[in-house]
Amino acid sequence: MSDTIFSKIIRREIPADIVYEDEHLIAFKDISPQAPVHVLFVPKTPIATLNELTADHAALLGQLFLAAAAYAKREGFADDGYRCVINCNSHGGQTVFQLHLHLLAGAPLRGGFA
Ligand code: D5M
Repeated sequence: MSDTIFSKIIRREIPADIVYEDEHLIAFKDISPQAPVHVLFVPKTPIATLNELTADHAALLGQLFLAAAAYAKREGFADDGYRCVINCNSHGGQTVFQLHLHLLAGAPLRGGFA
């Protein structure tokens, strides 16, 4: 996988508003928020898209969702609710080709797919 803007954030080569980090993943605020809360959870293992996932990544994916849910509880919006989205390739709207989970919250979110 070629280097991405998210790898540069992980290596602290460019700034980001980091809200969580552990040995497996990093989470930071989206630069172009689509909701009052918009945080990206990014595995440190570089995986370009969902299509590159293998069974070896199963634990990592679990850690990604667990970290997002823990953040929602910690920040106090878990009960009101939130949305987790992973975009894949062009029809999915993916623009950064390093797997990441969008966590959106802080207001009622519109339904639908677009
Ligand atoms: O989502 C890629 C997301 O990454 C998009 O919502 C903007 C965000 N982004 C891009 N550059 C940055 C930096 N430098 N900091 C924080 N957030 C950023 P996708 O699912 O690929 O469309």
